[in-house]
Amino acid sequence: MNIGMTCYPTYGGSGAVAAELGIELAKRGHNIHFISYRLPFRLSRFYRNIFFHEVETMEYSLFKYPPYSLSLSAKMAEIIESEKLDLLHVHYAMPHATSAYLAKKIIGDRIRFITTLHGTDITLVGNHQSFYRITRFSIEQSDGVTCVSNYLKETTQKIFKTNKEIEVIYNFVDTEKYKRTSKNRENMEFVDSDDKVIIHISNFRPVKKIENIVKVFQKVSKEVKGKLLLVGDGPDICKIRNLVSKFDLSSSVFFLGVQENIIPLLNISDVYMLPSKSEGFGLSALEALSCEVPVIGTNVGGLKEVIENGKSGYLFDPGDIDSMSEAVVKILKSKEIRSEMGLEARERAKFFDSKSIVPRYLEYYKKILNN
Ligand code: GMT
Repeated sequence: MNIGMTCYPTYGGSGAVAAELGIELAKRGHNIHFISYRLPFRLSRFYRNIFFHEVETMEYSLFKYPPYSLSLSAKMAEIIESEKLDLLHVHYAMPHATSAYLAKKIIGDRIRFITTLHGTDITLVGNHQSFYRITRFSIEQSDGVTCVSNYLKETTQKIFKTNKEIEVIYNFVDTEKYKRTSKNRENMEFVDSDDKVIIHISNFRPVKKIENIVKVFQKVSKEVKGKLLLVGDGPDICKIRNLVSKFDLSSSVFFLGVQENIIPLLNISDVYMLPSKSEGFGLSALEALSCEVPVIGTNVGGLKEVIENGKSGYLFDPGDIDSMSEAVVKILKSKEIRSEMGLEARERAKFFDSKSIVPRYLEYYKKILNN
């Protein structure tokens, strides 16, 4: 198949899913055409049948804001025709589903498009009153809609009061790539051999509640010698840096910025923390599980479908700093608990292996094309 794929190319779960899906589909012989304003992260090396079509926005003195969604529609329409696309698959509802709808109309309805919902496109952006109707419209006009957890399906149907059929296809991980290979810390000079390592990876949005990781670490570091690795960048970074300074933790908290390859970092980690207020799924937690890293998270949204509380990790109410700290200390202090939970984590990750999940997308594509 020739498949068009649109996502946000920036550091975020939906872009990661789109890129990994593109890689998996390309491996299976399909031609994947990414259409976005920048090459999505995780695609920086060359893949034979993955193509990138850049959306350029037009600057004009009348425009206060260059109309990206329209440029995207125009590019989608162009690529559907020039590359003879069989299908367009867009990730994150706004504005991608709306742009796809318009592209479809431009070329006289001769394409079908599938929208995958990821989380904040429903719970934050789509739910905002300024976007509510257009998000609902674009979801309903999609030829197919998938979402990444049962929680997100129910939430979408509830928020948008829609009976639109939504297929749940969980996010996936390549467990052959995401695995614990070497525990060698030699090239990570900032981590001592007797340090325990807590890690968090995200786009530093308020919904991630990273301040609570720092609060937990402050308590934990009174009992266990360790380091906190904060990977990624985003709007909350200044606030978090200030909190780390205020707590006098600068010598044990490292801001690693955006990292293309997180596997070596997960490989030296003992606990992954994701204390979010809401999560459509929690892809970064799944990638941690696959590298045998237990997760301390919150009992919200799709995370409850990923982590088995008490086995591959522990889930607590958002903001329950004391319980989270106790659980982290418990894992870090006991080699047995740490390794037992690591093995449980790996087992859990196998349930979401790309080998079983990616074919579900292909089946769904066929279903929508044959409708
Ligand atoms: O978490 C973010 O802010 C990024 C966001 C995105 O769309 O890029 O992530 C969402 O999609 C991921 C991939 O499906 C999910 O694993 C995340 O749970 C979801 N984030 C939220 O719902 C907060």
